[in-house]
Order: sequence, then structure tokens, then C-alpha cells
Amino acid sequence: MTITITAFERSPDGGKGLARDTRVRWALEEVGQPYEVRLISFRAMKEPAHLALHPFGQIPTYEDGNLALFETGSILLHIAERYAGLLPTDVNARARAITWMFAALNTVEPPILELGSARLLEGDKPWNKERLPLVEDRVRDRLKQLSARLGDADWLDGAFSAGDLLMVSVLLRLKSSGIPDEFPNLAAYVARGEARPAYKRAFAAQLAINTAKSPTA
Ligand SMILES: N[C@@H](CCC(=O)N[C@@H](CS)C(=O)NCC(=O)O)C(=O)O
Repeated sequence: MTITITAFERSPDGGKGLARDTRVRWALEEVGQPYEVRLISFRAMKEPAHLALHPFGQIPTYEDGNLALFETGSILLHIAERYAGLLPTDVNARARAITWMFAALNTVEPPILELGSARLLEGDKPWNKERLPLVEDRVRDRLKQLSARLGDADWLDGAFSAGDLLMVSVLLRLKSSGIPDEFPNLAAYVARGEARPAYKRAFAAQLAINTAKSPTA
């Protein structure tokens, strides 16, 4: 059975790798599994055929035979459990790596998403000037804690794991803000993630879709 994921027909970021299919592509590249991509328009995402796969009308989804999944965290956990390469075999080390997956999505990503909304969706509100520094500081607080934990290690807990894959993916959303540069060990951590051949292949594949000329262009 071929694994099929969904991705934006045209990603709002123009292919900078921020759409969450990049995380799934990266995981599949790390474990060496081929996959196909079904591109989907914003309109089709909200139609019944896609809603049957993803109740919230979003990407990515993951299909393999009669298994259909949504939510990046769940998709990554499935890939990491099904194929070797993203989770340690030692039971305790595995549980810790999974903990970092949850930490990335539940603890570090929320303030980063809030900052994205404050900058992109609320920029014209009269209260934005006062709110923005508060939101930025909430992000800094989290990064300070993460930076302290990472220290001078390469990865969060021993070898690279699905926890690092998600943490780096989450931190990449902050790149344009410059905030990660305030924490040199985190900036280096993100750069290590981006330097992985599997990440490069995933990034290039999604970029190619977003920079391809439409047949009528
Ligand atoms: N928690 C979900 C979030 C999925 C999500 O926000 N997907 C975005 C693309 S990165 C999307 O489909 N946005 C369009 C929309 O929500 O209408 C996950 O991790 O998979």
C-alpha cells in the first residue's frame, strides 16, 4: 500500500515549509518510506469528501490502506511507531521522546501560534501595539526554558527523535521574528534539524509544488 498525504495546492507561505505537511514529509523521509501527495484547494478542504478524512477541514491527512489519520502529532507518532528511526527502542527513552513530541505541540507551539495571529491577523487593531510585546515575551519565556534544558546538547534527549523533529518544526515558525537568534543554542539546534538530508528532501518537495508554474501561467 502506498502512503498518501494531503497538502495545500497553494500554500499560504509560498512554500517556506511552514505548512504542516512538511513535518509529515520529513518524518517519512527520515524512516525511508515513499509516499504520494494529494494536493487540495482551500475550497475542497471544506467539502464532504475531505471532511470525512479530516473533521476540521485541514491538512495534513495520512492514508495507508484502510487507515486514515489526521493531526500531525498523531500521524508522526504512528510513523515513528510503525517504522524504525524516529523513536529509541529502550522503553523509557521512547517515553521521553514521545514526551518531547507533546511538549513541542502542547507547550511550545501555542504561544508561537499566538504570536503568528498577533502579527498577521491583529496588526490593524488599536490594541495590537500593546499586546504584541506581551505575546513576544510569552514566546521568549518558553524559549528560555527550552534553551536551558537543551544546553550544549545536539538533541533534546540523546539521539535525534520524533520529539526533535516536531520541536524544530515548531521553532521554524519563529524564524522570521528573529527571536530564536536571541538563544544561540536554539538557533544552532534548528539549523542542525534543517541540515538533515531528510529535512532537505521534504522541504524541497513541498517547495517544488509551490513554485511550479500552473499549466495556464
Ligand atoms: N492541529 C492540526 C493543525 C492543522 C492545521 O492547522 N493545518 C493548517 C495548515 S498547516 C490548515 O489546514 N489550515 C487551513 C484551515 O484551517 O482552514 C495538526 O497539527 O495537524
